[in-house]
Amino acid sequence: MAADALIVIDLQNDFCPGGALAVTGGDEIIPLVNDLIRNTEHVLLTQDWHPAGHASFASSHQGRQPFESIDMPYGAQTLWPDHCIQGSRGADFNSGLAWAKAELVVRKGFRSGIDSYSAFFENDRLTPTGLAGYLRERGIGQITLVGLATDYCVAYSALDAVEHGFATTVRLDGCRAIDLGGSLETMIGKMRDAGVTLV
Ligand code: VGL
Ligand code: ZN
Repeated sequence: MAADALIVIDLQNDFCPGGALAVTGGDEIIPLVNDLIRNTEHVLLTQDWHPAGHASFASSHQGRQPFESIDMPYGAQTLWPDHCIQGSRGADFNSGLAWAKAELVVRKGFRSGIDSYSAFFENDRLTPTGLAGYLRERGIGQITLVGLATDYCVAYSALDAVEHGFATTVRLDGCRAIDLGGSLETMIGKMRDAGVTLV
């Protein structure tokens, strides 16, 4: 029988209220996430982990503002406020998160020229993070995703997970969204169409 894993996406200070790219209510999910951590055999975490001057930061592009979109060699890229800089307090996991049980932390977005929403592939959709191989080698067949943000890192991770053949559930009550220009509705539709179980 394939094992279950819980993947907690980017539950970091910068995505919680008071952080550089705060997601509304981002900290409200912590009690539920901690319950799921307690009740799941294999727990993995992702950590958004950008070098200073990262290409996804508006501040790296003259005259650009956060939440504008630009064309990158790999396609459209939304620009963000500086966030989750390697080793900063903003990049730390929220102090309320019971992260100690985690077997693996997948860091992403650490190459300065490319962003990575998905836990499986960077935004060029070609560069793998190694997570799929890890899960397969560990005999994990079903994954549940929670964390931040529903319409970016959670959704892109869920879409890649089903594509890799993992039975994938997103606990929407364990996620909160950025919701930029209807992105939440768009990504919920994409997840549903792809066969992600939304609960
Ligand atoms: C995220 C925007 C930029 C996320 C990360 O975790 O959803 N969103 N970096
Ligand atoms: Zn980021």
